[in-house]
Amino acid sequence: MILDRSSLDAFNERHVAEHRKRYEFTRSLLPGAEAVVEKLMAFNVAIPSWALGTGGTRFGRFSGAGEPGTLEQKLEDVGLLHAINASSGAVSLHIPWDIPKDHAAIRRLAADLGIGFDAVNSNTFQDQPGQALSYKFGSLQHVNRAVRKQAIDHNIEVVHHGIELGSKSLTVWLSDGSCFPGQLNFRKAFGNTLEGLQEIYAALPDDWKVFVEYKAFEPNFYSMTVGDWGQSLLYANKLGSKAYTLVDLGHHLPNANIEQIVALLLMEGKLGGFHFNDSKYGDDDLTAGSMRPYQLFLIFNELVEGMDAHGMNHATDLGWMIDASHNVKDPLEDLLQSVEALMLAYAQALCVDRSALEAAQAGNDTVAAQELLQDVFRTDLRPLLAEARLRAGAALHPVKFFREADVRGGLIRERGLNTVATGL
Ligand code: RM4
Ligand code: MN
Ligand code: MN
Repeated sequence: MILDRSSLDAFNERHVAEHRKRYEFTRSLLPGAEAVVEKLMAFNVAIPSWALGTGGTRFGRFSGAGEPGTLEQKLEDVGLLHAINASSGAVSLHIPWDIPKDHAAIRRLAADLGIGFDAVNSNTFQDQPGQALSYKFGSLQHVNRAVRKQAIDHNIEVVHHGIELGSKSLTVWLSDGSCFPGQLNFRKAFGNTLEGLQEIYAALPDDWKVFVEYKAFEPNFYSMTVGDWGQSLLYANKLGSKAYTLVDLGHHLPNANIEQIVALLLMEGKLGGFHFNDSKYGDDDLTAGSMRPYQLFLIFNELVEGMDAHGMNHATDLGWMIDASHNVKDPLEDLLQSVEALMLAYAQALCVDRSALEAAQAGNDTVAAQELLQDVFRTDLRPLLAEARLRAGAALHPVKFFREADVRGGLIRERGLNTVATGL
């Protein structure tokens, strides 16, 4: 389904007068507003192909309707999101959930929709039908070299798919670990995993990156072989300059100070990118910014500060991706909300008065530092986001437009009620 431009233009016409008032007011509060709008226009967040359908929990899955049943339809959904918000210009594929049969055709379709390919993801946390050896006791860490080899070959195959599509990075998330004390020799598990990652690394093109994603627990509950940012950083440092740590916001122990982790990884030049989502308890994969918007702002505050200190390009030098799952929401509405929350946190971080904050820190003025951050956080910057979208030809209010234009209804008419997307 391709978005009907005239309905989008008509929607914006209806809302533009109200928007102008709000934008002018916001601009009067913030001398840097224009620069923020330009930065927002350059900023994009990649959509995970596995989150375009309804997710589930181990207790059940309640199918939505009009879900994308093919890779082509998944790309169309991302194209729709990007047409609506002008900030979702890439997709992150998960192999083998999304194996492209005709790479050139998939590439052409993506180009027609104005989207590119962000990191490709491998999957050695599930057994696939017909697979020779099982990952029940791990993949790269496995005690049996043949299982490790199978996982290595899979990752290399994923890289090859990525090369064909124009992707530039591989994300490796391993579910490897152990469920009970004594099950695993930690040192050997680390060594095997490192060796496997080294073989995968050797197959990476020179202009590629590999992101080593960590996770504190689940599906293993006693130990995870890439369990935290320290372990991920160890692997990344040992692998070399193309290897980085990937931070998934849902992969920490409760109350972890993620913004500090981000600051230190940036300092080390080893932060590769993000899987954004929000959580209340664990890897809940909820809409970004839905539970702890202040934390999200604090993370972006460190990102802007640290990236600027390293002369990095905000839009292109890190992998900005979402990793989410939706049990009760329309997946596309959820993703529109997530992108909006990320853009807002980024805008807020851009508006922090850096020199005033530095002065407060230098003077040990805790109160002033808090006031500075919270003042920005409590200023409504949504008109800046709307302005960026308006200038890019996208919708002033994404979710409202999605509903008014009955995008889901159109997808259901095209695909039917019962299609099921591959993914989580
Ligand atoms: C994991 C992890 C990975 C993602 C899978 C589907 O918890 O977050 O990034 O590939 O879920
Ligand atoms: Mn993830
Ligand atoms: Mn996760």
